[in-house]
Amino acid sequence: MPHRFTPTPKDKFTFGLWTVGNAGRDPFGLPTRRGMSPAEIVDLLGEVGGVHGVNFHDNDLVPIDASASEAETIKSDFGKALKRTKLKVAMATTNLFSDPAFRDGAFTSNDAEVRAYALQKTMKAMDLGAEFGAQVYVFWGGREGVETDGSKDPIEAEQRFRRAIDFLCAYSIDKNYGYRFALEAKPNEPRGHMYFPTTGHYLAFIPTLRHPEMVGVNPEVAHEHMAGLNFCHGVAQAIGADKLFHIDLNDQEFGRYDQDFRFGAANPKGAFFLVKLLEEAKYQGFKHFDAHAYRTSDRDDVIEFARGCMRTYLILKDKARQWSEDSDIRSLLKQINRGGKDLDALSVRYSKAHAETLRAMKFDRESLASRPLPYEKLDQRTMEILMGV
Ligand code: GLT
Ligand code: MN
Ligand code: MN
Repeated sequence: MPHRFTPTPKDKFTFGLWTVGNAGRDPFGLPTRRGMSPAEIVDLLGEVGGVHGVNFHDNDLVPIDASASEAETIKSDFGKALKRTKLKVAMATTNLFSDPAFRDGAFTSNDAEVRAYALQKTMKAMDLGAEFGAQVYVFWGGREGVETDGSKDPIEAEQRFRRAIDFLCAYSIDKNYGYRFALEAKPNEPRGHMYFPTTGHYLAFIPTLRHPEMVGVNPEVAHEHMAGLNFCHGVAQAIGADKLFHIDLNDQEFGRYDQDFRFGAANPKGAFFLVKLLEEAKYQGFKHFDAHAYRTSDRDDVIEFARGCMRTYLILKDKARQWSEDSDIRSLLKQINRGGKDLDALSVRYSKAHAETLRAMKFDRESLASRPLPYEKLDQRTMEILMGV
């Protein structure tokens, strides 16, 4: 039996080619690591051990200017590496942000020809993902936004984005790909302002689509933190709406640039409540570590980075179990949650009689306000469990 903090493919942990393959380039500095071919990245993940699968953008796998024969060679090498390592392809997506053609957006571009090219590129990328068995298709609108609002009508931009997703849902149905689309929000970077800045914005957008049942969200820890939000709450809302189709796990300090740190590296307490939420909700989807190693890391340290992401998740999963079994926590929860079956029955559904009963009830405000809520004690015990005391 594997050690409880040793991942297995059943944990459904995945990494993007662009995550462990990240060469350490930043806006101010050149790469610090050698670029790897897709097959080399898959082999590295094989060496990491316990990884379920790998994800890619079309151009992580096949460069945008590759010839047909180059594409065939790359795909065949990649396929062989997948066989060797028994890794699956879980998710695919389109790079609609690197090429200068997309400097002012893809689906929301002001140029009809750019919008058409973006659709064509996505259809071909969907074909590529399907060829390798990807089940989830992610949309991250890296360039869908503005620096100056004079440049685009935001209502028209949303409409263009909606038309594109409607078109591509129909394409997936037509080709029988069975994709589940997952929309990924981010408030800014690389654009000054990006459309659909938070997961909540996407949750409101999805019901306006032609095929809302095919479309969910792909929340990313770092992106919601950039917006100053409580990630756990956004994810809970997605779970409640049955829309958590995929998740990007990493970490991020508030108020900073897009850091994409190792999962749990910046805010372990937030990570704990997230893992607790995912485990208690029995989330069955892929858990993708959309992060990269520090720019200072070499190949060995990149492997440590990948192992660290998964190990932290599994440690926090164990902490969540400890938390729920802890006798102090249990008695505190009992004290905090005051049930009242007949009271709940009154408010669960409206009826004239229920309304009358509620209107006639007498509430003792002083006694309501004086009941103990020992949240300090609860939080301290939580921290001690986390700190291993
Ligand atoms: C890019 C971005 C990620 C997205 C990827 C999908 S690309 O690295 O920062 O958060 O998930 O396009
Ligand atoms: Mn990110
Ligand atoms: Mn992401």
